[in-house]
Amino acid sequence: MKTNTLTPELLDKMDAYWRAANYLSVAQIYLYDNPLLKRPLALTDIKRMLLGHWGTTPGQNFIYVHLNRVINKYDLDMIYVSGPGHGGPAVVGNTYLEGTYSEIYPVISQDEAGLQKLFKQFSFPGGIPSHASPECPGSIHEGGELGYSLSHSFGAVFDNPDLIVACCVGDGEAETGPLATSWQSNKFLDPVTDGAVLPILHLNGYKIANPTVLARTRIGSGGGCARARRVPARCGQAQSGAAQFPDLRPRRNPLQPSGSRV
Ligand SMILES: Cc1ncc(C[n+]2csc(CCOP(=O)(O)OP(=O)(O)O)c2C)c(N)n1
Ligand SMILES: [Mg+2]
Repeated sequence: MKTNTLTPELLDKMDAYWRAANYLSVAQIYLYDNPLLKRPLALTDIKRMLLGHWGTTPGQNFIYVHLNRVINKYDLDMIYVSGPGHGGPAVVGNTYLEGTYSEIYPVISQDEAGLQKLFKQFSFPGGIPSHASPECPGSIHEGGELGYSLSHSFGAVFDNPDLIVACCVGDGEAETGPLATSWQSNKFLDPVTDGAVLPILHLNGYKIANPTVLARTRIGSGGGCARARRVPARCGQAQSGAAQFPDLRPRRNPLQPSGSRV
């Protein structure tokens, strides 16, 4: 059977875009200066206090570039809602790459000086928050309090039949009551008068640095895992096979506990 795959040229472009978005994201978290790394990195180039974390960001940048591909290919009317807590660098980085950020905030220009300001302002006094926030061009969802991405997405498509909302849900965010409940929102959806929500569960295995319930539940070992497999299917998303969960069992520590006799 012949499968239609993306051309190597398109894949190269998408990979380059993804890597650029990742650079913009990680630089927002860490860099105070030296935005293009033109000189060797020094301690004074790094922010003295870091807030935010890398966790969800590369995954969201990956989703974003792939959504852009389908939007262009099928001329879709689609918006993206970013649920996981610290996804701010991803949405800010992508709107900067698209040019929208500089359009709204001309001081954040498309050059080295603009990049320095973009990086410095993130999670910095007088700057912007570490999560998706109202300052971000096109934002309808405030990501600081976890749990509302799906309900906001459904709210956006009600009486909006042409709209598709791609909603990235964090596996940590999925543990909140509001998010766990809002999987039910499709029951209110009328396919004739309303648009569609495409939930994307970002199973990166963590909430900040701790394992999530959905990630540590083993296939077939309990309701949580069965739920993880059922929920996307209920929301209209095809599930091609069994979900894969990372092995998060504690590893044996090869070091002796401190103070023990050897
Ligand atoms: C209601 C609420 N509880 C707790 C927090 C603190 N918090 C911020 S990010 C985060 C983890 C979110 O996990 P996930 O959505 O999986 O994002 P990831 O850590 O994978 O980036 C938590 C618990 C919060 N922002 N809101
Ligand atoms: Mg997570």
